[in-house]
Amino acid sequence: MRLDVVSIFPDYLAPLDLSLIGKARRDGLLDLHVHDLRDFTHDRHRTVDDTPYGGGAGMVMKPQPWSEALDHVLAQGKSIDATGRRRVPTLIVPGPGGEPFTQAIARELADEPWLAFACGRYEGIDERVYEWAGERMPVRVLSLGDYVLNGGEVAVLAMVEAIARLLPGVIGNAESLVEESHEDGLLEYPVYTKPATWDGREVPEVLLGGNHAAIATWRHQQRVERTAARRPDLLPPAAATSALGELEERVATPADAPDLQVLTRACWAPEFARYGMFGAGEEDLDEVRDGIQHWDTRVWRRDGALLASVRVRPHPDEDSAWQIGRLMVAPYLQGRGLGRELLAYAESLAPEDVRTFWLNTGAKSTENLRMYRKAGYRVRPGEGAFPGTVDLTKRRPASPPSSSS
Ligand code: JD8
Repeated sequence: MRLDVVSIFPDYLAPLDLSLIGKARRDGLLDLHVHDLRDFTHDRHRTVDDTPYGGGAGMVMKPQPWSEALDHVLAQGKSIDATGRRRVPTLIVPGPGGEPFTQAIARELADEPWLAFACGRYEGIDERVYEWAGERMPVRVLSLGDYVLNGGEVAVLAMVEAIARLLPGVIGNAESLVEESHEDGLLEYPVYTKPATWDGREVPEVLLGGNHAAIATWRHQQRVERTAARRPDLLPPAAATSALGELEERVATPADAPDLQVLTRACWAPEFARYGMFGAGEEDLDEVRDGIQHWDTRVWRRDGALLASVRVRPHPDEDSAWQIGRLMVAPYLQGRGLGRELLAYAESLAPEDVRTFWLNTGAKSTENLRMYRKAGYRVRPGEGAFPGTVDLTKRRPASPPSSSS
């Protein structure tokens, strides 16, 4: 792969002489050329910037030096492509407003034979350069992330490393590319090395046992848990439903009371920590059993572990109303949309005559309130059924007329 980088700080790209990328260049796997934009100026001060039209702070990069620099890069294209046209690079212009750079884009660009990178500085490059370049080669404006850098060089360093390491032969053991974060939508699992005990801290037993199937299962579970905890946005919504669908659902019996008490206390702990209200978390086993008696309580388990629950019943004090309560998801599974799934499921259990759904939650339970509002619920004025809580209601959407009618 050929790479051309244009910058007013060519030394900024020196780190690409180091480590695996440096070795890949020496091994001829990567043909990297760095160009100084000032070499394409013609005045004594080698000027590349000027004041912005329309006023405002900072300076803007002049178009002429860029067109000459990119023309120089284009002129390096010796080979002719299948259509008889001179081969041109794909031009990557880093910018905070660009399309987010991702592992998927890195994989895409790793298949390209020739990439060029234009490193902007100051307030950016004159917009007409993007048009000019687009008339001569494919142009992609990519952003490294939602924060502001002073120029494009750091972004190019990261993008070149992310792309080049995917080229055959650059990473010694291509195997290690497979289970990396962002490769398959899951974050990486935790890693350990000798000694087995360090600072009184142990390596997880499963990793010492040599049972590769168990190690693989543990590692996958760690990846799911970490992704759910740190990057739930990476988990496709489908995963949420399928996650619920993966679990074994049952109507709760008194035998479920101990596990339900544990799950309840785990879910109410943040409420207690946040504003001292333990609510349902205070229930003793008899009260939990009583709840199972008087509500249609559903539980979801995987490998026997209770991971989610919700309970429903006709509202004892409101006509044609369906009361939904104790919507709970194991803390490590929260943030994956399971709560939304449980709520929709609880609503679907309501008999035909139900017109309104009722919920109750802590008046300061911001996340719960956000989810319920997103699901169409509205907070009722005044205090809710219990001190420090609010009641929320939602009109049951008119069910579409069944095809037979
Ligand atoms: C290129 C000039 C600085 C940006 C005024 C600060 C990428 N994720 C990213 N954050 N920032 C950049 C980036 C910043 C750049 C240039 C990339 C060229 N600047 C400008 C606009 C506000 N100054 C980036 N990729």
